[in-house]
Amino acid sequence: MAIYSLLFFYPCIGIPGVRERTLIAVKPDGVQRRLVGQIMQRFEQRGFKLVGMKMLQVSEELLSQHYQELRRKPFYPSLLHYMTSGPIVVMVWEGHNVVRTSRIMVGDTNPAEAQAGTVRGDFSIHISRNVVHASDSVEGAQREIQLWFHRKELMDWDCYDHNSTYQL
Ligand code: IDP
Ligand code: MG
Repeated sequence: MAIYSLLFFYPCIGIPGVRERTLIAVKPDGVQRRLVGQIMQRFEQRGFKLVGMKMLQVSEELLSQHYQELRRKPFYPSLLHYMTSGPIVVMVWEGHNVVRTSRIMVGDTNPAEAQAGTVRGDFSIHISRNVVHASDSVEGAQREIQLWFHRKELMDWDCYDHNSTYQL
């Protein structure tokens, strides 16, 4: 009984996956091409909740931590140049299965392989300019969110329409 009343007042507490969070970033090419609004709209209309957002010019230091597993790749220098070439809009989105669902929404790393209807499949044609970043695992998302955001920059808030997006 106590758990049910807790869920009534705090509907997201204790529901596996509902509080899952992921890091989504509109890369410099997406910002330059004024795609930020369209990309955000896809996450909003899908039913996810925005809990953090900022615009910044990323440092090489932050980027090398973000892409730590790619540092030895031959394309890393050009990736570094691309990602530091202009402002990025970085966001944290929350919701059921958001990591996996957002990877599907973003599409294949190589836009030439990305399905139509995905962000990369609709807005890009080449792997060197693929518009958007999305964390690839729950653990990766937690690491990236801590890297890009201070705790106080993330908002805990309740969507009034949560009953329309989740059956608890
Ligand atoms: P992801 O962004 O789909 O998770 P990752 O393999 O993690 O893909 O690569 C990170 C980013 O590095 C890609 O989004 C893309 O910008 C860049 N990248 C990956 N592979 C290549 C490549 O072969 N050439 C140029 N850039 C690449
Ligand atoms: Mg990746």
